Amino acid sequence: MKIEVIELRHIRMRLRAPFETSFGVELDRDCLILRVDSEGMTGWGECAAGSTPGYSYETTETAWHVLSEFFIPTILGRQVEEIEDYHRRLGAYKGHNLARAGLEMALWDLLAKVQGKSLAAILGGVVERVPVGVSIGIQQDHDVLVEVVSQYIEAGYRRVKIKIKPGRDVVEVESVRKSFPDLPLQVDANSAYTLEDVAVFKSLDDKQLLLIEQPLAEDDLIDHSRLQAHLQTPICLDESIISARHARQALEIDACRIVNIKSGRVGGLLEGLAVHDLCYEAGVPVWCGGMLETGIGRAANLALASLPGFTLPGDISASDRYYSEDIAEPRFTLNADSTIDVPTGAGLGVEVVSDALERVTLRREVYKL
Ligand code: NPQ
Ligand code: MG
Repeated sequence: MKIEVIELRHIRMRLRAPFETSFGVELDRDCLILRVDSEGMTGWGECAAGSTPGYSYETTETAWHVLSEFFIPTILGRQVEEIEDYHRRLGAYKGHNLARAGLEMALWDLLAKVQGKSLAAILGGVVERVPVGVSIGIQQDHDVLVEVVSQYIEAGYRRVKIKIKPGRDVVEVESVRKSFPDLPLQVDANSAYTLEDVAVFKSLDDKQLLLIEQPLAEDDLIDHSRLQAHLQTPICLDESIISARHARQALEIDACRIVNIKSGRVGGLLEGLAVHDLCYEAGVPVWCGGMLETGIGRAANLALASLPGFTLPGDISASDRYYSEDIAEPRFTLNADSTIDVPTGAGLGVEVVSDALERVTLRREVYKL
């Protein structure tokens, strides 16, 4: 497949409600959308970098820079027959996993469409629907939090994750636990703590949490291993796992007992598969993380989460959890058993709606030879 045209867009989608984490509050979701054209076929990708370096050091601006100056030129006008070709072309370029993964997603969509197969089928998916949960941001106070949790339970979500940060942790978990004694519940600190906060995690350790996600710094596997030694509750790493190698090393030193897989964070679906395979062999449960994706990235998450090692519910909510209007169709809805159907159409299995995409576009650039 000769890559003829690549289109890059910076889009901004209004969130239905502000989303607060330990790294800040987001009212809008900024991200990049990529379109790759080849021999009459089109592939779509989404780069999860946001407006600020809060979750990761990457932003829409850094991703735009490395994509337009370095990543896009390595494949434009050239043949790409398989995903490995793309990674070989990027050669020695370091880092910028979210940018790398966004372009890779468009190539997966394109190459899967050429084969007439769904992305799930190509990745090795084994189920038609995947269990999902909801991720709830930090709320005004614990009463509001309990109210918001009950609304999502009412909407059909059977697993809840709440965001925590120093000073907004133990009371929050206790309040939710008191109201919902049997709710599958987990917390995500987005790296807001240090080992000096071990007492906080000891207080959370008897709250029947499924897991504690990314309590400490992203570049600190060692202290996660130290913290895990104090706890019964499994630590799950998100930000720290940027490759299959990091996953292997984290497991070797017992820095975590569960892994959150986000294709963006590990530089693409190919590396996400490698993390999955490694954990599957080791008997370590994985689940699919979320980055407030549009319908494009959400479709890719559902395909990935259909692999056999994804035994915990993913942060893959229905489209209406985050957005009133999406840029792709069909919208994803929650089934009564807290699952979402894995798309079956060729490629990602979604159609981008041009008017909707145009309405949210802030900047657009077309690259061709
Ligand atoms: C997490 N996601 O698991 C992430 C964090 C996150 C669903 O909890 C803009 C860019 C907004 C990146 C919000 C969920 C974001 C973002 C949250 C990442 O840690
Ligand atoms: Mg997380």
